[in-house]
Amino acid sequence: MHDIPTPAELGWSTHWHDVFAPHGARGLVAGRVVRGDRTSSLVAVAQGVVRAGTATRLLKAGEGRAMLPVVGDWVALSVPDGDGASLIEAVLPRRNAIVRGDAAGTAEVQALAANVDTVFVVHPIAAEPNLRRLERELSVAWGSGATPVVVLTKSDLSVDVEAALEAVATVAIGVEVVPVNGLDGASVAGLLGHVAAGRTAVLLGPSGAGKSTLINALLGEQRLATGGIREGDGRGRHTTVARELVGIPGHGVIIDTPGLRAIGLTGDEDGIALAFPDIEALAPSCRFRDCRHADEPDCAVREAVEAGALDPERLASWHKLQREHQVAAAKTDARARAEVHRQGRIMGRVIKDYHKRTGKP
Ligand SMILES: Nc1nc2c(ncn2[C@@H]2O[C@H](COP(=O)(O)OP(=O)(O)OP(=O)(O)O)[C@@H](O)[C@H]2O)c(=O)[nH]1
Ligand SMILES: [Mg+2]
Ligand SMILES: [Zn+2]
Repeated sequence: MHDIPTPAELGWSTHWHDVFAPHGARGLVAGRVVRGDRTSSLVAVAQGVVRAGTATRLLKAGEGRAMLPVVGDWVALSVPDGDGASLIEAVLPRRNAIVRGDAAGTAEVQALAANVDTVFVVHPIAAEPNLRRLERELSVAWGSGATPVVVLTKSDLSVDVEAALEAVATVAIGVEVVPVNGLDGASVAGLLGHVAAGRTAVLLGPSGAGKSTLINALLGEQRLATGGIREGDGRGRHTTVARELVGIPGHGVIIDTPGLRAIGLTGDEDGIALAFPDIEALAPSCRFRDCRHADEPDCAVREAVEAGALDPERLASWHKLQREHQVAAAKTDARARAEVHRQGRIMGRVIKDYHKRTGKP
């Protein structure tokens, strides 16, 4: 087993101390989820790491999986004296979370990681950079309230790092872009500035991009499994299967994630505006204040495309993400309305019941 990071190294602070206090008064124990799957979590507490289930009450209340404990969450645990299982009784209110919607457009949302300061969006530069995917990931990252940083791996395999940097710079506006050789500790050390002690970073990006390799280089040891690349299409083999939080000695913590095929937008937060500051900057010059940059007259954004100042694919990408965001927002609203309706029905039953019992009208 590895050294257990101390609560301070895990990011424990006066904020969490205060939020946890009422749970502590009930005899619960504070911890941070360092690994989780559907049935149980590994939680780091002051004495070590314990496996814990989730209290049934939380599972029931967790309607929509976004509320259930995920890696990065601070939680309140009941730890029995005897043999029984530890249980997560409460998830402390998150400062933020990386939430993904379903790209297929259902209202299902899933938190990938909680209480995150930095999102490393990791892509290989060996292949042509996938700018549309980057725009999507940057929108999700900004939407979480964390700060994105683009990490371009495999600089050692790339013949033209400058060209890749230039291409990525057109979509990563106002975002730091760092090329690295993930196999070389010295090359990745510069990333530690984004993972100061007490801070949390998460790695997002396609399978095979080199996310786990990067963490191993930062640790200076082969702790996480890394995988080969499929011949033919150059994709990864989905080597990492669970999200896992790793402490970097003397620094903060990094969450490794399995490469996702697609990351959908949710309706909750609008990170699109932050990911597309070029379009945002043009919008005030459109004739209509609520211009959708579609078929309105005097649209400054479409004029920029016609003048060659804005890539038409970038505008198309913006439209696609906007639509996805709006569909998800409408579904979230529908679910919220259904919930109010359900509570109304329950309340009605309770009142009727009360009247029956008391004999009052
Ligand atoms: N040459 C070179 N190879 C790298 C670099 N980064 C990663 N690799 C290799 O790329 C392969 C995939 O790396 P992983 O770290 O497993 O990729 P991952 O992003 O964690 O992939 P998943 O866990 O499947 O999501 C491994 O064979 C690594 O050795 C790099 O900067 N240079
Ligand atoms: Mg991995
Ligand atoms: Zn417009």
